[in-house]
Amino acid sequence: MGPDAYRTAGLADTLEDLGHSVTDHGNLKPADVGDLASPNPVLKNFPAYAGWTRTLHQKAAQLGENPIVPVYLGGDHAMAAGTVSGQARAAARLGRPLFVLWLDAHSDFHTFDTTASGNLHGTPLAFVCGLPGFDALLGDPLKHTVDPKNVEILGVRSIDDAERRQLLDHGVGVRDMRQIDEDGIAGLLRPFLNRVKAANGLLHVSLDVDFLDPDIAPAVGTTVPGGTTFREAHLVMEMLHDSGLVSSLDLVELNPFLDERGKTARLMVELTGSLFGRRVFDRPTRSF
Ligand code: HAR
Ligand code: MN
Ligand code: MN
Ligand code: MN
Repeated sequence: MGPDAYRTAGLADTLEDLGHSVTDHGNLKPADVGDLASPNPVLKNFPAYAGWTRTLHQKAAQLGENPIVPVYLGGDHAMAAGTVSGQARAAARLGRPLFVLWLDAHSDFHTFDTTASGNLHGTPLAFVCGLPGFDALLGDPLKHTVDPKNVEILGVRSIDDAERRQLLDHGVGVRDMRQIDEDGIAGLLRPFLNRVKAANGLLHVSLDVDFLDPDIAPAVGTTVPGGTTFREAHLVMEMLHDSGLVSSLDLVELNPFLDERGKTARLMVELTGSLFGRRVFDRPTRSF
């Protein structure tokens, strides 16, 4: 339902009004993985995770080599296992490092061994960073991983103990809500964008609805209070646009059943508009 909610909220028109040409690739189908055995009985819907990851990995690996900006509409954040790993494969073929900006209340850095809930949306970032135990997902070990030091998690306010250890061990950049409160979101984002630019990197942005405060974005199953404000979120998108660095985007975790008259879907579309160049008034572009 997520992708259709974005279509209804006018995502394509919003981008076309900004001068972009848009191709809707329609809804994809998960690959058939038969009765693939689950690596851990606690995992929920493991075969579906593997099927979607395989489909999305191939699709993103193809799209990522073209001079376009794919926007992947979800759907559960588990889908980022496929989109980000595919973009990483494409980036490797282009000879450029892939950086990931993970905008989320959660760090999604569990392995199949450390997740207690078995909710697979808690695992995709660990998979794409090459943590162990994920081989059954693609059927082969992941060849092109994302360097965890090239990942920045912004807006986080819920991290499990096992995730915290793994994030520290692997040197992932973690900017929590307290840091945003103290330093301002622009001041946190700017050094990361400078790093991407200096490395001639590509940048994948994974935007989880719960990055936003639940008051402005209620349509998500895992709300956490104390999220980013309307302006903080738009400012991130505006800076991303000015940077010219974004090469792919996920919009994930929208559950239209939980929405209030489509307001979350509309906000996500407006944020995407800001990322693709919408501005209130022209001004000399400030270097980020
Ligand atoms: N860390 C918790 C778990 O693994 C919650 C994960 C929730 N993740 C998302 N996506 N909703 O960010 O169960
Ligand atoms: Mn989910
Ligand atoms: Mn998430
Ligand atoms: Mn989340």
